[in-house]
Parts: sequence; C-alpha cells; structure tokens
Amino acid sequence: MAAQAPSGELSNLSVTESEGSKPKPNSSVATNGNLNRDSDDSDEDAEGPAAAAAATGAAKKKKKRKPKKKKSPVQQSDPPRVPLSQLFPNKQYPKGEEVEYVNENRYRTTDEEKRHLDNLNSDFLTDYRHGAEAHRQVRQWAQKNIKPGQTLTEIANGIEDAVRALVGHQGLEEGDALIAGMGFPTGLSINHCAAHYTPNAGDKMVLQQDDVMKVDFGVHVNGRIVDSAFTLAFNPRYDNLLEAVKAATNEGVKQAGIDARLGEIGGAIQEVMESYEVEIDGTTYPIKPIKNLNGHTILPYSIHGTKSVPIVKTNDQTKMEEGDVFAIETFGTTGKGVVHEEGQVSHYAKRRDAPNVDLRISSAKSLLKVIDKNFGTLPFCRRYLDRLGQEKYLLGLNNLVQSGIVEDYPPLVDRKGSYTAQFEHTILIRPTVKEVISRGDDY
Ligand SMILES: [Co+2]
Repeated sequence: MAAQAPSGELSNLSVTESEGSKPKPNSSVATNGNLNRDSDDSDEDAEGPAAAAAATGAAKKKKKRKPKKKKSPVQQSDPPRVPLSQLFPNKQYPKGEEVEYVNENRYRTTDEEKRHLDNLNSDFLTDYRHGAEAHRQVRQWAQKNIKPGQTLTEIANGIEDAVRALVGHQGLEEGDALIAGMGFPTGLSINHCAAHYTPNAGDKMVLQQDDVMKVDFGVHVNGRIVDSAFTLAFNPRYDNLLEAVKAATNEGVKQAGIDARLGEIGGAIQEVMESYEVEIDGTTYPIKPIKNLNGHTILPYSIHGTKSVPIVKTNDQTKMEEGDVFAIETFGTTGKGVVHEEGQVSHYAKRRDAPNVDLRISSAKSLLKVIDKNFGTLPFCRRYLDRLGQEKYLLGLNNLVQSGIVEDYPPLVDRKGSYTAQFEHTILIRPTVKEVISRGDDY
C-alpha cells in the first residue's frame, strides 16, 4: 500500500527530467538468492534418496520391503483453500531471500550477539514467513487466473477469499480478522490510477485487454503485515514500463540495509527507473518515478510507520536501522510523475494516534466499535464492512474521518491517458541479515 508524501514535501523534491533516450540497460536483477521452497511436500522428498535406497535394498532383500504407504499428499488446491498450517505442520514456513549486509555491517551475519538477537525474534519471523507464503501462493494463483473480462469485484474477492483460507481466519467473528487475514484491502488500480482503488459495492468495472493493473494486497499474521504488489498487463507494449519499475524496486531492495540513507536509496531507484523508456502506439515516453509516492516502514497492525523511502533523490539523511520493517515500493509512469487524489474513497484506516473525541452521531460511535473489534488500526475498505453485515454506515464513517479518528485513502491518479506501474516488496532489517520476506520466483 503506497505512502503518499504530504503535499508540502513536494516542493523540496527535485526530479531531474529524464532524457528518455538512454539505452535500456541489460540489468537482469538476480531474484533467487536464497529461496527455500523445498519444504512443502514431504512425499516428493521421499522420491529422491529414499527411493534410490529402496531400489538397492529391493535387490538384496526383496521380501522385507514394505509396501509403500499411500499417503494422501497435502498440496495446495486451485483456487487456493488449503490452510498453510496443514502444508507446513511444524510452522516451518519458507524463508524469504536472505541477503548479507555489506561493508562495516558484514560482521553481523556470524556475530554471536546478533544471532542471539535474531533467535529472540523467532515468533516474529514465523508470523512474517507465514504471511509471505500466503501472499506468494495467492498472487501466483492470481497471476495465472486474472483475465480481461473479469470484474474487479470478482478479482478482489478471489484474492481475499484465498488469503483468508490460507491463513485460516475468515474474519467474520469478532476479533478474528485481527488474528490473521487481509493486511489491507486489495488494490486493483488501473492505468493512470496508481494506487488505492478497490471496488466498492455495485462497482461494475471490468478489466480490459489493454489495461495496466497494479495488484497491491497485504497479508497479516498477528499484525505482521506483508505488503507486496505487482503489475499485470496483457498487451506486450507495456513490457518496458513493467520492466523499469520491477528493476527500480529491486534496486531499492538492493540498496536497503542497516545505515543506508533514505534519500540516497531514492536516488538509486530514480536512476534505474529513468534509464528506461516505453513506446506506446508509436509515441516514445520516458518512464518517470511518481515522486509523491513512497515506500514506508511497517509497524505491528499499522501499514505506514514513521519513515518513508522516496523514489527520487532527496536530501533525507535518515538511516535504516536494525529491527526496521520496510515496504520498498516504486511507481513508474508515462504521465506527469505526480499523483493527486481523485474519485470515490474505498480505503480507510483508524489512526494510530486517534484522538479521544466525544462522538455525537450514534452511527459513528457504533461503527467505531466495529472497527476497533475487527480491524484495529489495520486498513479496511467498504466491502469489509458490508461482509460484516454493516449497513448505512457512510454518514458515520465520514464523521469518523472528519473527527480525525479514521483516515481515508482516496484513489491516487496521474494524468488521464497515462499508464502507471508498481512493484513492491517487504523487507525485514534483521540483526544478522536483510530478509526480502515477500520474494518469490515471480518477482
Ligand atoms: Co506499501
């Protein structure tokens, strides 16, 4: 989920205009550092050395060989509905991509004290890896199954039903959505809309063949939110746009680490993004970073922490620190490179620092109770209130927004007719290594 820069900060940013004529670098970013995807099916393991041993054994003592027990293999269904607790019974969820720190932080990988600190965090890591595996399985299913002609409502429900099944919490009983489930609503933002669009009830929008859709959804387990996004397009004319943004996000992920300065990371992201261009219908466009959208820290149950990661060069000297969790997200566009709020709001979240206001409108009071019990400070959307059976809540909801208790996140759009793309990963700045928790073999 994108963090929007306050409009005041915009004037401090200086985006150098892309020349738009540089050749596209052949930068294929390594994505499969340390992926561990081998623990999902114990039956497969038995085919390897065990099967070989059984074969040699069979030659020697044919009679003693027991008939192979036919275990019903536990594997994910299509659509995904098998809880990950069944696929990983010992809670050994796959690790993300672990990357060693560099330079003066290189010692951390083997340092005893840092390893001890890391071990103290095992619940945190288990929850994060659980959520990340759910994200990967759901998104890889979504990438295969989302097709032009589907409604955005269908697409959002498909993703959300899968996420809730995989983490084993439907979120319909009071408090259940706070244990595990959606970390924030499924963003399905199309073309010049860069972020924060998800269908409200009655939305009839249909995905089109030439659309560019950002799919940005969050999974949380015990408040540990995995925030990761990708872009889907069906027309190959957008390939360079998607490639540019994927490479820019990977550059941000690569630059991230203990003591890395946020403004410099922005500069590195910008340089990669602006080295690309894209030709659409005979016109060549430079690819610009959307300068008022940022990556951000993630706190328990809170999607936007206190630090933000610019995607253009700034003089922000703030450093990344041990224990931080960052969402590294970048947005590229053929438009202006700036987004503004436009259209009907769908995304909301209770503020961490919500004031204790005496609410006079009774519907606002009762809605706040629903929000507290089901979402806390996790972002939610109108559809989530609908599925809890809430009705006629808009007046109350708007009152909560006006009272400063709930923040609304309107859709963020660039110039009409432009195309925008996004890729995003969540990274854990662990004491010993950086873990790109949401890394998959897709992106
Ligand atoms: Co985000």
